[in-house]
Amino acid sequence: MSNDEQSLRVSQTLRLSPSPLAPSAQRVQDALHARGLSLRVKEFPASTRTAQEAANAVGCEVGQIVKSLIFKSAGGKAILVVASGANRVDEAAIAQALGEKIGKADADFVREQTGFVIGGVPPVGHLQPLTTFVDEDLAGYEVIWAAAGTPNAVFQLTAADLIGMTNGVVMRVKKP
Ligand code: 5CA
Repeated sequence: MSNDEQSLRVSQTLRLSPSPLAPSAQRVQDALHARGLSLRVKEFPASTRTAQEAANAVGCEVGQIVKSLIFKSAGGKAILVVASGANRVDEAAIAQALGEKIGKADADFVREQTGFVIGGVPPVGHLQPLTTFVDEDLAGYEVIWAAAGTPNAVFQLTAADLIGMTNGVVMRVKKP
């Protein structure tokens, strides 16, 4: 093969294979594939750490961003609430649905329980399955976006995808 042919082949290969995802984002991508979902994790040069930053990066409404919030139950279990970025979560409503008091989780608890850092906690791919509550308002959007393991990675999905992959209880989670 000539040098020209060789460099053509290299450039074609580079063009065909997208750059690899960060390991934590790849874990989320693998979890999606393992569930038979053809959803694609996307990394952004800009931060997607907060719901507003994610909305800016994606170019959608903040309400379309899925916040993945971890709470700690009185019994020490991690509880996942996936909520619209437009809503504040009513902890009392979650506690009532759970039948147990809940409190905020600290950063270490979030990492230990999910395997991900705050700002990148995804709705799936955790170290173990988590009891999950899903914000009913997310069903009001045709598409939504959730964190995918890092503060730069998200994926697009539907509320039906989210409910299916988390096996979550759909309820009103927003503060009145
Ligand atoms: N990637 C974005 C959008 S997909 C994201 O993860 N947003 S989030 O809202 O789900 O994650 C940030 C949340 O983590 C905050 O709403 C807050 O509830 C929680 N959080 C932020 N800082 C801390 C902290 N120091 N300790 C505990 N929880 C925190």
